[in-house]
Amino acid sequence: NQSNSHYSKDDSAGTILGDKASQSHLMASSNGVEGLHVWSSPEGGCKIDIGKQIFCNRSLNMKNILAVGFDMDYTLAQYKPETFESLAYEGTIRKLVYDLGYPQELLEWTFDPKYMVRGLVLDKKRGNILKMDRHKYVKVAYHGFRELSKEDKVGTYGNTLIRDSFDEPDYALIDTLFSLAEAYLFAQLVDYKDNNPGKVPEGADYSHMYKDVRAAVDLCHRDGTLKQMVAKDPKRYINEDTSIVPMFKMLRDSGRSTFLVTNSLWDYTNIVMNFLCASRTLDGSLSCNFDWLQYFDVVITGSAKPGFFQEENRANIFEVEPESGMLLNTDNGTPMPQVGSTSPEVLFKALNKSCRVFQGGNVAHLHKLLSIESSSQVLYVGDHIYGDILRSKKVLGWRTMLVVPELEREVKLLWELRDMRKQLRLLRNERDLVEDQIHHLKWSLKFESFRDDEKQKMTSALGELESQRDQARLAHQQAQRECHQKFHKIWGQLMKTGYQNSRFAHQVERFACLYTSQVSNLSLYSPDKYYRPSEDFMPHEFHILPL
Ligand code: U5P
Repeated sequence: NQSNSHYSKDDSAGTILGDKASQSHLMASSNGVEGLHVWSSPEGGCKIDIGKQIFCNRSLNMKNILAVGFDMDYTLAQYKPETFESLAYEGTIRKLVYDLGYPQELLEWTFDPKYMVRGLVLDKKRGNILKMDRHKYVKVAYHGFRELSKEDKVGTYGNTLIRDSFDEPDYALIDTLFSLAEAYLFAQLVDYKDNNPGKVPEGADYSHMYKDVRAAVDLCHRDGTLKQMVAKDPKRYINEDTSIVPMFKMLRDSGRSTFLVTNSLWDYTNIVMNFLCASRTLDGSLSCNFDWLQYFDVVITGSAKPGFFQEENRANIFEVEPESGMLLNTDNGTPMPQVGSTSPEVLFKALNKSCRVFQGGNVAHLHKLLSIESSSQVLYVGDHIYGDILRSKKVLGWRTMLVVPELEREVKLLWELRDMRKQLRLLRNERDLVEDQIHHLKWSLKFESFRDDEKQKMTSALGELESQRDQARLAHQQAQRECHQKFHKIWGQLMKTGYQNSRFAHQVERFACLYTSQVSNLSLYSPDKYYRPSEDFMPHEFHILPL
């Protein structure tokens, strides 16, 4: 049970509290969140399970935040990849076969939801899948499911000039969990084309196949293939999360406005939000109503993010009548006076009148509806760096929190593997030390004068050091591979590529003021919390830390 892990909060490395100590100090969090993720420590202060902490890149004082907004899909609603993404995968294959002329045998293919991870980059032209560090140095590269040799990898991606790109249109970023199925299918098609060149549709090179897959996945999201199935049985596709409602209550009790901005349309949004927020009857079945609207001031559906974040985007905004789903014209968000018998009061007879639901529009409409004067008063929580976070922070100046569900496992593994990682660092230091010694010895032999017997001794010492270095290199490489595979057998740690931050981690660092594994972790902290980042260190400071 994750909630019983006993990590302390005040240290980034994570101190484990003894079972007895922590259990005797367990306390329910004051907001009544189910499952105990917060407890007092014997030393005083509050401890939060490290997998549930909110991490801070940039100072954020919640006292200055007047409105908290949420994305829905993969932020509030965590889909189960093994069912939801499998559905997208199967629907996509059917479209490839029946609409785009791919061979029937694709219908036999299966999806491994664990194979692909976020942060990868697809090289559409070459059929490669890449993992890179923050300098865009490609560290892991596969062609389909075949690993590229080091020579091929360096030959193709080693040139630093190429490193400036890795963006659309030649590359595709796997930066949402929605993209895992299409990345997997792309790798399968690359393999298939290589082994069966005559079988893919004529003229379909790797880029063309990627385009087909992307279009087919997108169609599955739009033509009801996915949404009808989710609507029939949300529990099969979405994780239940009983801590979401207490979080909304906490925010609203603290006087904050709350809003939802989602690209999903009203009918689907209503189904998903109702599933997440609805009270359950004793037998566990859902009572279906619009009660969830009480947790929001404004709901914007069909928002067409990221365009929504641009004020100059002139998208029309319609008011949605929740019960019928009918769209009503508005004058920039203000309802138009109605002619005839239908008064505005009747039109806005949603069960909870305090929340208004819209479709479309742009951020200026939203600010007006919420009476927001400065964009720095808004905190937006999303899961998609490009769709939710980058534009809202960079262009608009909203404060941002990124939800990274993978983080919970990653930080727990970091903690469990701390001895192994320490050993790895020692091996790396040892290798570097021997390399430095070799350099100094070679330098002396070349530029200083010694007696012959001294020279002989030094030369044999050099030989010994060189074999020591080879052993150290090998030991380090083996330990590094072992550690890498503990996180993911192919791609390793989400936030690291070798010893450097991964490109994904770099984006998180730049664009998310806060990041955490689940949206409801917000309720483990005071709504007036002052989030502060840890101190920055340059490499030259590490050896002289003031500890
Ligand atoms: N979606 C697409 N195409 C995709 C991936 C996702 O249309 O390739 C849809 C999802 O089905 C969902 C919406 O309705 O985008 C995500 O919206 P948001 O809640 O993350 O804003």
